[in-house]
Amino acid sequence: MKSGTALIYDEEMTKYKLLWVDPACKIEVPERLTVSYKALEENGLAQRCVNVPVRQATDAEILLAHSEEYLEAVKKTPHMTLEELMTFTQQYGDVYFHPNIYHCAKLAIGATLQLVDSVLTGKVRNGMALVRPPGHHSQRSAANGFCVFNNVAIAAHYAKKHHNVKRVLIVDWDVHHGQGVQYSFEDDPSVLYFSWHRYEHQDFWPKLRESDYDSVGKGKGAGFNINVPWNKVGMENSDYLSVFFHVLLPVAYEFCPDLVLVCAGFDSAIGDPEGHMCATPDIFAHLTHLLMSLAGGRLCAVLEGGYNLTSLAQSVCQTVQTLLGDPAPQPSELIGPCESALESIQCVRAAHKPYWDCLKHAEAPPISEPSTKRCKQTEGEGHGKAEDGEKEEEKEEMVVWQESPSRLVPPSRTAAVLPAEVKPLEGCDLLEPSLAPAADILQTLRNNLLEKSVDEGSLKTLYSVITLFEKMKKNEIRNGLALVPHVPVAISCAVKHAAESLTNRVLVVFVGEEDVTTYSTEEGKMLFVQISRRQSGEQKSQYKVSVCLKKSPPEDQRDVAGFMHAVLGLLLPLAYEYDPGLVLLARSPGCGVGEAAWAQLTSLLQGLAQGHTLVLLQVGEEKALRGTAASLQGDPVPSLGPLGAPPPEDVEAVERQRQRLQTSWKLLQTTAISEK
Ligand code: Q9C
Ligand code: ZN
Repeated sequence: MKSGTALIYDEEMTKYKLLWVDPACKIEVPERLTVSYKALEENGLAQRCVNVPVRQATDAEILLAHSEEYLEAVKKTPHMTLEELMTFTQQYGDVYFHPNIYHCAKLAIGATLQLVDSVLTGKVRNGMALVRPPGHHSQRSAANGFCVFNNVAIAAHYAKKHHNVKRVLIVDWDVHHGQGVQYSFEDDPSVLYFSWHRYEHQDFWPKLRESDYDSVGKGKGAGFNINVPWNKVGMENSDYLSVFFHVLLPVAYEFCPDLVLVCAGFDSAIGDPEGHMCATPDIFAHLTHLLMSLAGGRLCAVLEGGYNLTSLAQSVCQTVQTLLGDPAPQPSELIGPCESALESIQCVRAAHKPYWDCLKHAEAPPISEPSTKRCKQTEGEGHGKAEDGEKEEEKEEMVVWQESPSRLVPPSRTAAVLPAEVKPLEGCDLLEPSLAPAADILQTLRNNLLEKSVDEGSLKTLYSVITLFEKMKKNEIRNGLALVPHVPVAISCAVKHAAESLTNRVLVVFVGEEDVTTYSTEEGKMLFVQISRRQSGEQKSQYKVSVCLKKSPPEDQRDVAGFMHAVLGLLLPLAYEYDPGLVLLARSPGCGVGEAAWAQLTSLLQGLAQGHTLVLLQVGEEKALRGTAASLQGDPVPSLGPLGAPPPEDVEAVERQRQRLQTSWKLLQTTAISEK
């Protein structure tokens, strides 16, 4: 089984710096790497990674994305005088050269390729390369924006050439547009490039027309370039997650990459002097987690920007800790996207509607002109906080944020409750059903389940489910799995217990047709989401959501594209905004969800509630046991294969619920209120 996280770093890459005065370049300092690596060591993360050495890139590798003339020119820089270096530098934008930068740039590519090799040969599952200089701005024949060679673009070409990789997804979460990557793959449908970036109606560096949402790729590559321009600063966690739920993830699942490369710049985090965004470092745990379900978990993160050393180090730690498989922290304060973000989301979805089945139903754009032509709005930040009018060049404001609490890793990852005749699951701790249930709890169970005649054995199993619940609450176990005699009864029972034991916010996700008695609990203590094939009556509560997907004969598998459409566009946004303390995931026999789609759902939901997921399967569903357990234990999730169009009935069903709920749950929104 492929496991392990590679970390690739070499101090040699700290050995170049700016040798003259240049305000545009002074933020790109060697300490960016040393503080990041030191933080990884101090948090015990570096020690848990597989240490892979860097190497130098060869000329042939550099030439995968650059011209011979440019390579030959850069080759001369180690021998230049200071004055010659300054002159050489001047032909490019916002970059500097140093006698040792060519050497470091070759190591930065080499580190990236070592990472790609380690992941694609199965030596590790995923990994991160901490490199300088960064790469995503550099172009075929030009250095730019602190970048000399395009590390990630070279890596994508390399993976295709040397590892039989057919489709590569590049996710650029740096706050700047990686125009170099865009240019490299503009007409190439085998590489899907996604970038969000500070844009401000083309006022923000690199101020390119082609960074707007309407640059979708060219020729055969049309649809394979996705730009999300941020037209205001101050974007928060909600804005980033909204873009993932409503733009990137649906398209990425439809694309079905064999490899995910991340241009992992952290200047998109709070406190960064370039980005001026407000997303906190823990958001990178979630962005990473969400991407880890793609491409069988083959994810390579490569450092790009990030200039606030504190924010950078925290963000790097969040990313690496997630790659290692630790549960993500509970996302803080998801209040929904701001109007400006929604406007961008709506525009991107509309621009890509012709190319992606998952966006076929996307709404018309709110405005027909691109961001550039619209009136420039300088009056405030995305979420409406007042700017103090200070000139940013003169005084860098102090930004403070709460450091995310250290991530709790329970001593046991998965505990299972299984009937005696079922073979134990590898890697799962078996919960002994021999414990004598406390009399009062048994009584409660009996009282609640009176109408069903429950035998002693079933009662004991139900009691064990409650024990799993309690163990998750106490952080003794991370997640649990139980095979129960009757799923709807077990859900009722667990919910009842949760309500009585003052458990905070339980998310119940039930895939199945049966009615589940959910005892009226205090509003909001539980969010119940059912995915069924049976039309249910009118729904009124914002805490009870039922989505009815396409009916098909019982033996048929549910349409995977329709199911994922509901998961990504409805369930995940609801779940994240609700922010549960526990997740109860259950399915009943014949629910029609294929094993791969079920594993995806199980895996995606583990980003919530610090990974506290309790899965209930019904006796008779033994064949789903091993896959579910593997997913709970963090094994790579198999990909679903490229998805086709979701059935129109499914799209409609999801849409109905989104319309009903989006005023209460703002992460469901995909459209701006009005033209501004
Ligand atoms: N106010 C990367 O993040 N512009 N490059 C600096 C100073 C250049 C960013 C303007 C920013 C380059 C990899
Ligand atoms: Zn950047």
